[in-house]
Amino acid sequence: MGLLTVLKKIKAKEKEMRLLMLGLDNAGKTTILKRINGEDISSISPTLGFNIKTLDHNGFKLNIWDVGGQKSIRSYWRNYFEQTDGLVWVVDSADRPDRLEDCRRELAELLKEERLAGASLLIFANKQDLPSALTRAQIAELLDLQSIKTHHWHIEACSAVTGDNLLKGMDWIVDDIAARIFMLE
Ligand code: G3D
Ligand code: MG
Repeated sequence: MGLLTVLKKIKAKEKEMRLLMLGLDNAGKTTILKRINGEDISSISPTLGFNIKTLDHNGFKLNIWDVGGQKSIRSYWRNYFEQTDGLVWVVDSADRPDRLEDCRRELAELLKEERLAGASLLIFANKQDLPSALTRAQIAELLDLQSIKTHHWHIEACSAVTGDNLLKGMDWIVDDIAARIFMLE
């Protein structure tokens, strides 16, 4: 039995998954994480380093890493890639066109990363409560999601403020990861 198989079996037994939340600064990553963890979202400061939260979801133990997305610190993202089962890419659906273009480019770069090759990809088109928010279809088009052939991906329109569709998105990524890594015997 290979080392990787052994490691996967240990993980499967513990039903543990490691998720990495990334996206541009101000997309709503920290707010989403607090919201799904049932915490107060009334005061959230920009994330300079990272937050890590462990929570239970459908019997799985999720270790979720929320890493700051400011341009000056994006080069540190790579320090968090190892052992990532799922990537949650958060988008501010009401962001400016030039920022959405940055967002598309940063995501495309990430998906070239060898250490993220096996990760399931959930895109949260966040801030749907804002009147100026683009729709799920518009975000999918701007990010050119159809061209992604290297990863299992799924896009969910959501709002961290209302909580809409956050659990639906988390269900998708947890199911996708479970099917991929835990079902092997
Ligand atoms: P980040 O962790 O991706 O950098 P934050 O983003 O979670 O810090 O959120 C950045 C700002 O966006 C915060 O506002 C937060 O309240 C707001 N925000 C996050 N999600 C939503 C959402 O779904 N809808 C709306 N309307 N706002 C959201 P402030 O004003 O504190 O900077
Ligand atoms: Mg943050």
